[in-house]
Amino acid sequence: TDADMARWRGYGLGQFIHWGVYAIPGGHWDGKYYGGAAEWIRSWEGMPNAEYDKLYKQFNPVNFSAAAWAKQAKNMGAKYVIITTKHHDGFCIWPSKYTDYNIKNTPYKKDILKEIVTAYDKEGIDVYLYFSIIDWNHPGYQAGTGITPEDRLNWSNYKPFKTDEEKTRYATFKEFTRNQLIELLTDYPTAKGLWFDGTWDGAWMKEFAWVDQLEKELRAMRPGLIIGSRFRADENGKRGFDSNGVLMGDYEQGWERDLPNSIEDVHGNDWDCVMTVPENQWGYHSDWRGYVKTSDDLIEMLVKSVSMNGNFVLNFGPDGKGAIRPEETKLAKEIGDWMKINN
Ligand code: FUL
Repeated sequence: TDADMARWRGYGLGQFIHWGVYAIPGGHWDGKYYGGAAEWIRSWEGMPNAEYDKLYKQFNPVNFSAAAWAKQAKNMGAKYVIITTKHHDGFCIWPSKYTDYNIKNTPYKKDILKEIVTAYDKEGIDVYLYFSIIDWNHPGYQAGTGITPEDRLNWSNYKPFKTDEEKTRYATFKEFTRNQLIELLTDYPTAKGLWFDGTWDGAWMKEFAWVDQLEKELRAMRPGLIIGSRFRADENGKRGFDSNGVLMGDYEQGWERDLPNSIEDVHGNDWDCVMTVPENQWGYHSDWRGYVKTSDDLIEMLVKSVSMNGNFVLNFGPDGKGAIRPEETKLAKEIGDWMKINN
């Protein structure tokens, strides 16, 4: 609704959190450094599925404090948080009824998502749920004949479905996705919106009528729900906009690690920019290489975003034990000091 979007427009600064079992290897496997994004390590050839499958059995974030995270976000001046409920690996930080690959079956056991939602609600910070359509764990994702669990790790392996068997397999995945989204909106009723990812998967892009219907269903369930444009594609497979160039979703999700050059580029749309501190790491990587942004860099991006009617969302990647790394804590503090004077 207009009131919800008016609230969204007033956020300015947000916090993104990428946290899952990939934080345990932290960009390293078998003694080797992995230079790609740490949250993608499952699709790295060097790490077999059988090994990745063991990680959640070790997930026990003894240093995790949702209250401390929320306090830090508040002091930084963040008005909303986007939290990865499920990234591409398929691991769920809430006790989903629809898969065993979830927090309940880790040594930690407790519902992390609930802890986070409660803590941020308490600080008055709006919660948005990141949800990946790509799911490397679900057998119905990548439903093509002959696709192995390893092939599932590569979204570009998609081939248009030819047989009914393939379509039926994919239908189980669609139903699973629908169930999980309904579950999230039901069990975390204060969450304000959904931030989608991984919709560039070939099969999903062809499901425009079904996705359209699902969007209607979610909106009917939760009036005022805010949905990012990445959820949908049009008939031609174009993500985020219909064939007339009209934005699908409440705001444009897609300025990823990038900013528009000028306000003309945003065509009057609402938009957000999500940004990493190092070059290409969202999840925890223990060895940042390359240029690491300073608080001056980030404040400049924040100011540019807000001046072009967008929100700026800074990413944090807590480690496998649940601590926010000192470099990120320092940046949050510096940005917060600036916000207190200039907000
Ligand atoms: C991308 C993902 O592949 C990254 O891992 C990250 O989650 C980023 C925000 O979106 O599409």
